[in-house]
Amino acid sequence: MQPFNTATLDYNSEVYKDAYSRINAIVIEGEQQAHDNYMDIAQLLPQHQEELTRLAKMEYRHRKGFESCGRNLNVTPDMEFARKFFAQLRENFQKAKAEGKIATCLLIQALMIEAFAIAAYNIYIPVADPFARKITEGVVKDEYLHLNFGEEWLKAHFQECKGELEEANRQNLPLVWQMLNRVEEDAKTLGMTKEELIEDFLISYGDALANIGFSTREIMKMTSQGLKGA
Ligand code: PL3
Ligand code: FE2
Ligand code: FE2
Repeated sequence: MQPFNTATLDYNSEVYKDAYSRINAIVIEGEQQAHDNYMDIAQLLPQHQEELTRLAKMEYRHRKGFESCGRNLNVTPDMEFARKFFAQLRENFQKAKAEGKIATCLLIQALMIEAFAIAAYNIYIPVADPFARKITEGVVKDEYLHLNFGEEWLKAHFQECKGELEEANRQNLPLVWQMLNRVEEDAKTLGMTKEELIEDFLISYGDALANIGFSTREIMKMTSQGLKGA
């Protein structure tokens, strides 16, 4: 059951717009970083350069789409807030890239961030204003392709990557829960609950881990990492 339905949301109220200035910024920044991350991964995986460049271009279009959602509501995104929101995860990605840890980079971007985006966008669609709903519906379809790219590569290299993936999960999943805590209040103002976000995230992320080759028992262990704090 949802605490709000669209009839109780006032997209033009100051309360809604204030929360939107942060959530919209997070999504814009997230899409920009996704673009940058796929360009970085393309350097690590030159044989997939063409496809990764295509994914990066989609992320750039997503950014433009969400910028228009903010403009449509007359909201100025709080980009400084958004940069801080992603700082730690970005740092971990940069470090992994510098060390040539492809599996860690893919886990952070193609699995975690995409699963987070898929959860957020799917839950946002039914409570979004009509303009943003159309944009978000188009975006979320692409995000499944991005998650799939990560899954396919990691599945093909599962044996040699397994340990690195477990370690990367241990280091980064607690950050996802912290990020969720930081958006909880604003997400609620937009009609989205933390419980549904967690549930949807775990479904996408857990499915991805299963497709890659982890057992149910391993997935249970991995996904509970740091969840107590959420
Ligand atoms: C990857 O393609 C995109 C990465 C974006 C990350 C988004 C995280 C979103 C968390 C905020 C929850 C509210 C979403 C509302 C949607 C407009
Ligand atoms: Fe995207
Ligand atoms: Fe994406």
